[in-house]
Amino acid sequence: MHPTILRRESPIARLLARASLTTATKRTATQATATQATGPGKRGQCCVRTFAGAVSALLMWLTCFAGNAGAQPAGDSSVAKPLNILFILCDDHRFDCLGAAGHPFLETPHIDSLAKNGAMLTHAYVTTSLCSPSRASILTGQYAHNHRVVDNYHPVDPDLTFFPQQLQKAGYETAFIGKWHKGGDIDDPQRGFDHWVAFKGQGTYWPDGHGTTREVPQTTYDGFNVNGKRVEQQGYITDELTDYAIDWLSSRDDDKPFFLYLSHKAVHADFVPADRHRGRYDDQPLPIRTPTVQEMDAGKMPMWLRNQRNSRHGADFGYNIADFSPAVYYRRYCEALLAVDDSVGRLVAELNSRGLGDETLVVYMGDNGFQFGDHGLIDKRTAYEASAKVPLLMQAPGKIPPGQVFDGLVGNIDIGPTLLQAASAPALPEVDGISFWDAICQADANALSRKHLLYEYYWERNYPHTPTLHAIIGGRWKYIRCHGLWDRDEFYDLQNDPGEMNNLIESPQHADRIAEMNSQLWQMLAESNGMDVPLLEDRGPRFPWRHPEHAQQATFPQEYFRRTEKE
Ligand SMILES: [Ca+2]
Repeated sequence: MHPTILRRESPIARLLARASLTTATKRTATQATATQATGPGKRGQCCVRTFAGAVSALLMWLTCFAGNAGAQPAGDSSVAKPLNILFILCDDHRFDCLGAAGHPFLETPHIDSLAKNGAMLTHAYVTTSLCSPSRASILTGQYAHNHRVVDNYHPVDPDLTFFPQQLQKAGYETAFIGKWHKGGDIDDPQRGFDHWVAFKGQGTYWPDGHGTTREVPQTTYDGFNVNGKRVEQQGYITDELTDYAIDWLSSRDDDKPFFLYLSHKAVHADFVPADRHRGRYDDQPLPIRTPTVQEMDAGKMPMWLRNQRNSRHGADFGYNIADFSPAVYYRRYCEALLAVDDSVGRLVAELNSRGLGDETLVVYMGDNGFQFGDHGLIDKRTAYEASAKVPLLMQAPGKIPPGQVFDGLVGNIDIGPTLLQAASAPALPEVDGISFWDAICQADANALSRKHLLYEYYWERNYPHTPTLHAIIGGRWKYIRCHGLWDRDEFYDLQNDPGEMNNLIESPQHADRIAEMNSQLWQMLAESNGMDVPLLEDRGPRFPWRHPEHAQQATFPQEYFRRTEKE
């Protein structure tokens, strides 16, 4: 739950209320009471919160196990019948835009049901908050500095292995449906997938483009590449991709386990809801407050951040629209998410109707977060929670204990290793991520040794307002180092400052901890072969624009001014 979201009631209470509407299974009053008493976990502690605590989790696990006589013990990868896997990736879905996360008005009952029937991972991050780099990390299990896709225009090195290739080796039938977006306009079939449906670049919400208010770079109207043949787009993208997914489930070879990767265009800007959802939230306020320039200065924000306010990715000049309204964009974003939730509902219902519900691991994830005025910004790329943290929910009856709130620290680089272990498939040959399959099946976040994640973002010439950043994220303390700038670094105490608005980088009280995290950063970079800055040739349009009447240029940090070196 992002601190700037205004809560109406506790997330778990809402989850329970919604889950009771969407399933015939009813929880007992005792369980609900225990849930509210348990409360959210403390940041930095690797512990598991369940609806009724650890004892109840064990009982639920035992119940599930007993009710699924053919299943092996949770976490045992030597299952006789491999799990099918449905992986649903949503674009730019920030972590708190879920009913299950306590959102004040957004309705996502079907995504929430994954939390009720499986696990909600409350500390899931991407290691680079940008579409193509994050998606390449998901596919390869590698940091961006290793797969080296550090913009939205370059493809992945053909020598790198995608985790679905390993699933094929294990006998899986695999399918990719949706947004590929690695290498600009590439939409032809890629390695690791037996069935293929994709569109070029960002595609379009509707084939006639209606509902959009501006031209987004890499928007395309070329329809789909279906196994090498061009097919026109007929309707609303989220619904149509779901149709393709269900068609494939209906026609595939039942003798093999399957892996289906559904990669939505939604909810990428420029957000266009399905016609049936347009206007649903017209009366809802933006639950995120944009800080003032004065507040940002008082919080000792770096110059680059202050200056980004008045840029394409700033709240003062969003997408270079003079009267840009984060509130209007946010409502359209939430309305566009409704069709994604419908998609999850249709797919889970399809699995259940085919008798596959108990044999399928369903994973729902965002490829990066999104800012709506947080830190005076819009869009993503930064290491702040709104940008780097993502929703991640996993359902696997008989494997993952239901109703689990898992607060172990996981990243996009862990998806491949985790799904490969779940499938008993061979591991990736070179990988930075780790599998959290055992930990989540055992409802034991302490089984994960990782306490911090490395975050990285590499400066794009197209969008020059966000610098190269390296950060240590995922714990109570966040350290962010900018590279190649005459500017402040950042250090935040997320326990006392969850909005990351009080930069403590110059605080003598934290000097030792900052030095320690700086050393840790260089150690993590060295150990993961990250000591080089990846460079890619210039591609795509540039957006250096500033509005002449909006927020003015930041001044240098006060602490940089002195009359002699040793003043
Ligand atoms: Ca994205």
